Amino acid sequence: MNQYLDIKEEVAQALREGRPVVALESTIISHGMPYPQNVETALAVEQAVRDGGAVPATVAVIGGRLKAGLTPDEIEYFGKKGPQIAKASRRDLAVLVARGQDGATTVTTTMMIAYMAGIKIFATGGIGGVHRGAETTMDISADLEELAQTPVMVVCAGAKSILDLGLTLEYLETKGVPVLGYQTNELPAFYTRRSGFSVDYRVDSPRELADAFRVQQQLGLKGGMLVTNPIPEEYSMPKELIDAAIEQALAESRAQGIHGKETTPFLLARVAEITGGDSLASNIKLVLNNARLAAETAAEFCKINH
Ligand code: PSU
Ligand code: MN
Repeated sequence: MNQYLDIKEEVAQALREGRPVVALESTIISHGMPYPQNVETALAVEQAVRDGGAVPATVAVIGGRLKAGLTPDEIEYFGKKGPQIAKASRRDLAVLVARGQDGATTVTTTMMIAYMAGIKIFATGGIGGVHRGAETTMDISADLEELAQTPVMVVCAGAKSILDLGLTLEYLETKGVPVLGYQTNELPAFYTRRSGFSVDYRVDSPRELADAFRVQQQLGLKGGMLVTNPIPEEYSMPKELIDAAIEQALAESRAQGIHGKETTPFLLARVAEITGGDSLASNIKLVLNNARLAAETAAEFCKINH
């Protein structure tokens, strides 16, 4: 096992016994939501994973150790410290570990650490992607490269239109990452169920998701699989309202010269402020919804691999 990795005992035991485990990320806690909703959500998401029949493993870097599974106190610490904790993508991992520092893991580093720990399925809210204007800024999230090379299934609610959804899909196609729609043919757009873009395949049950992922592994294909799960209708936001908030946030980020790793957290926070917290409420609901689907899929995956 990796000498820098600590797997929480409950998680290690489940993995040994072939029981389902779902990885969760910590950038959503420290950089994706304000305190205290971030902590409440992270704990509720862990509970949703348990309700779905799996063991949650929230992933983070603490004092230079890669953690697969956090205690409630550690989750509280990540929530309280918020953006003071470094946002850790692939390029940050070695230096943070060498220095014995903390890091909030993005989709990228959560996939990496989940894979090291032997966890196959990971639930989150939204992934990073190709940013609008990337043809000049070259701002493309490392999440897309990680999906291309690390065999972990990521369950998300699609991508939000702070990104260029069309270019994000093109990039994933080039990299050979399957984009599956859960009970939909259309890529969900995070706060809304529809984007106007098609997914590669519609998949209708956790069993079908588990089967597709199992075969991908049996074929020896490297890389992950992206499952896009639409936000439940009752929590989705009016399209015009969210589009206007996103346009305003994008204009402000351009005017203020926000760039690099700050872009996504800046846009998320501004969208939440502009919508008066409505987008945060939707965000919380969709993460819970993804956690349940990931847990059910992890359970199916364990059944067919027994
Ligand atoms: N999208 C969200 N919420 C988030 C993120 C993205 O709706 O919290 C976070 C995830 O951790 C994701 C990261 O991996 O932002 C992408 O950051 P960047 O665009 O800098 O790669
Ligand atoms: Mn970026």
